Amino acid sequence: MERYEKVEKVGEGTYGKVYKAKDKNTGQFVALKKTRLEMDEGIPSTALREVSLLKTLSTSIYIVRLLSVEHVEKKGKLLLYLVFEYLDTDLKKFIDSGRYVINVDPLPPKLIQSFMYQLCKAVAHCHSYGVLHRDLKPQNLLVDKSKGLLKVGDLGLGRAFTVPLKCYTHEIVTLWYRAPEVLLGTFHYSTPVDVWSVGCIFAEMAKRRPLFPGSSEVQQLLHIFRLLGTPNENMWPGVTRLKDWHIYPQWKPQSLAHAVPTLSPSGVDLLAKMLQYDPARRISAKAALDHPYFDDLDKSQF
Ligand code: PVB
Repeated sequence: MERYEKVEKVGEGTYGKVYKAKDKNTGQFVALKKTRLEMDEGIPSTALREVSLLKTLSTSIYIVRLLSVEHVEKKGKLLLYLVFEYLDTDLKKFIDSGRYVINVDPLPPKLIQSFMYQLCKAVAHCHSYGVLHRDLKPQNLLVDKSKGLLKVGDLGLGRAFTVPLKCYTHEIVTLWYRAPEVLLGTFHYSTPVDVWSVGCIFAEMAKRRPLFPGSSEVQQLLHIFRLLGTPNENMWPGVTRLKDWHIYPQWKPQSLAHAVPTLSPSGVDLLAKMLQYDPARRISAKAALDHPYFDDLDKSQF
């Protein structure tokens, strides 16, 4: 770790502190993620497996590149440092920036389209390796402002270390991007959970505010139901047999175009397909790349 010179603390992620540092050998900036693992003896083999998977996946330009993994013993405690390429902001900060008291201006539509394409590429890449992200949100999407690049960070750690209810800093983990099947306690969930999150992020870029800002699991479901209608067996076969299903108020589906008025009709169509209740009918990340919404995107840049 002597190779790296800490510059400043970037912030606190779900799994630990992130520092901006300079690699003395190359002069490049890197991001050091210090992971405090809750355990007594060494690093669990599942975590190591996940880190090696991360190394494989981060060969994609849409995934933040993991440069190396260093374990350091400090005062008898084993610390894990993940060394990543450094990006200059996250999507949350990017969406919030240039917004004064109230600024409902969407991000430029071409930028939303480009970010969505890169995000779908990243998620499709993970899914093709059988990896779920499970915690996609603007805060763990990193942005290279000068190049207009968006990359997924924090990949797969959700599975290696299990998603905590709270970060180690006691900040509450956000529910805003959580798929309804997860909120309803489904036992087997899969890749559609990430596509739901992508849909929520899509709407948030256009609205510059979260689509479903729930403050508890029940409130989160009610936000979803109020916009998309209370699900039933026709919309989503099997929904009433899920573990946490209850009787809810009956809402009718509202217009998505009205909820996200700055999106183009093809954007609204793609969003609707990402926010399908039935996970089996939700569009896949790979299919989303072929949606007409991306027809007029200059893909040569990717
Ligand atoms: N932020 C890997 N990584 C990063 N993780 C976070 C990064 C980063 N780069 C590589 N970069 C920045 C730099 C500056 C700012 C922000 Cl938000 C992110 C700024 O202040 O505008 N993680 C942060 C959390 C620590 C808050 C964002 O998720 C380690 C993936």
